[in-house]
Amino acid sequence: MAIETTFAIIKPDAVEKNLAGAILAHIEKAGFKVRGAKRIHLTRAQAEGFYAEHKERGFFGELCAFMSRGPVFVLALEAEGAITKWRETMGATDPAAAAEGTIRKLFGASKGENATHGSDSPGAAARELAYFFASYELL
Ligand code: FUP
Repeated sequence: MAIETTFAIIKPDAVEKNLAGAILAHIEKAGFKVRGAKRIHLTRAQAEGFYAEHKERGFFGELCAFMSRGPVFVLALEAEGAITKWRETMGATDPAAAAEGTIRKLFGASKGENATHGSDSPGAAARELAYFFASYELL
């Protein structure tokens, strides 16, 4: 499998609960190399741009309000097959349906407030990494 870099967010719910360190420890233990990391507070407009593909969905307004309500950590994670590996490490969107030991099962509260985000394809990873990181920030 090829070495890939995927994009992740530790979402406001997890940062508010002081879970960012525990989630980063989980990420490193799972074998990812953190190539980029920063703590930022998304504006509403940044959240809307990031989730533009969901703009027709009923939960779009709530999702963008949530994602801009407090600081997040944006991360660039490298591993063999990082895109699929990170989706598996996070678990299903709804923490109640996520497998035991996954981040969303351990740390997520609900389908909306589910602790982390991960790119779902190579195209999404490239777009999402470029949305938040300049190339010089990925070491
Ligand atoms: P995922 O790829 O697992 O993050 O899930 P989706 O792309 O389907 O959804 C993106 C985000 O929208 C989720 F992280 C949480 C939010 N969402 C809701 O708030 N309600 C829903 O019914 C589905 C998704």
